[in-house]
Amino acid sequence: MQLHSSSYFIPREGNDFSNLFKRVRIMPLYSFPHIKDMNFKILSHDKRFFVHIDFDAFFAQVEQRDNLKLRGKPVSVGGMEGKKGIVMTASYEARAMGVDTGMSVVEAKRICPELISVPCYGPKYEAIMLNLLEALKDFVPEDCIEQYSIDECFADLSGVVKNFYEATKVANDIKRKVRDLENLTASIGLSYNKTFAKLATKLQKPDGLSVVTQENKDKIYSMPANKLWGIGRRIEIRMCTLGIKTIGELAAANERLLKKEFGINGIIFRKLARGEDTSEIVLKEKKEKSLNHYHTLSEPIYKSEDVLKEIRRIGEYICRKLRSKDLTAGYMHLSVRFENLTYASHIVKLPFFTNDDREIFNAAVKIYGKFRKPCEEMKARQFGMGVYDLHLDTRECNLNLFEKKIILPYYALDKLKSKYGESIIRVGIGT
Ligand code: DCP
Ligand code: CA
Ligand code: CA
Repeated sequence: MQLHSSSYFIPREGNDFSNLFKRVRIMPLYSFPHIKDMNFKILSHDKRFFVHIDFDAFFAQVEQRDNLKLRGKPVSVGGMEGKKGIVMTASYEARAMGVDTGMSVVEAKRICPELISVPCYGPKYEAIMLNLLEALKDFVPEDCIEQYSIDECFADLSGVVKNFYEATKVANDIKRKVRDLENLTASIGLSYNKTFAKLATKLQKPDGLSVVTQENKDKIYSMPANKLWGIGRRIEIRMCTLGIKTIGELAAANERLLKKEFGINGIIFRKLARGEDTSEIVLKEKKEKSLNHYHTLSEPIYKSEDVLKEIRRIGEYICRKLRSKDLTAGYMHLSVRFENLTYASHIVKLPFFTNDDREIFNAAVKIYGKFRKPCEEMKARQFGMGVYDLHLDTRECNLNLFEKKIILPYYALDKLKSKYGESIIRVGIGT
């Protein structure tokens, strides 16, 4: 089994890793089951067994594990001592004092003065999840495992167990494995569909194992409807106006009414609430190690403005590619090939993990500054760029909590570009 190093230090500001505090994922990797995820061949949920695994107080538990001084204490992760920040999560000791995710650290300290606030360290948490995904391969084949978020995953046990008795045994074994492997606790939900497995996890936390079968699914019915995938604040409010507050009420609601109000999603919400989720394990694309793009010009160039334009174009292409795979890069490489087939090339560490056009362009310009320059007698024929040390992009949601810097809505811009073409919009990055 390939183990990923998930150890084990608290980064201090100013060291190489301080810029990684922002690398935290809060959004699921996949959105809620859509009509395309439903498997209409499955008419019955008999003999379907899914486990959902979710680490308890994840970042806080990891930091407590790695620092004896934090054990048994109220700890929050996400803000630096004496600095502004948001509580990303809190240890159960801190939760007992009222500290909650999303609170400012200042506010959290006010209600819990003994709170210890520590920075988060994304790659460490990512490695732990990768180890769990690897360990799950001892229980089910790889294509039966789905990472859902930084601390959650699913495993489809349907091929390896015959009934809930056997599935519960496997779920317990997985729990033990998590503890042995990482010395962490996770809560597990086991059910005959993914939605109920995910909801079951919430029934008993921390360190819980909850089983929801067709016979006892009413355990889920008293949960608020907004606990279901896809039901955010706005939909929740609209549901309330229809008199739907709980999952049970949603399950019993009139299908046509839901369709009228929410379209096809209304039908899906109702199906999910009734335990009629037939979605399967969603497989993530294999993680890329690097991305490269080379462009040979039909007309060689030498003027600085043309070169910068070309560098910018390739940089934008690479960034778009990174974003399409939800990745950020830690290193970048730039190369120029001259007419006489000689090369100039150099690699730099980026100031932080990024897929931001501006950062990549700035780094490329810096590299280019070190190169001998093309001239009229020796023009440049090919430009190449590569990015390495790729990690999941976790900044979309949280970076702006930590940085004053303006995050451009690149993902939205990419969508526009893929719909209307490259030239529909450009970000001004100073050329
Ligand atoms: N997280 C974040 N910002 C949020 C919510 C969560 O950065 N708004 C991070 C910190 C969490 C991790 O994601 O540790 C997992 O989120 P969960 O919602 O699963 O919360 P926890 O694992 O912290 O607690 P629980 O025991 O309730 O699952
Ligand atoms: Ca969790
Ligand atoms: Ca979670």
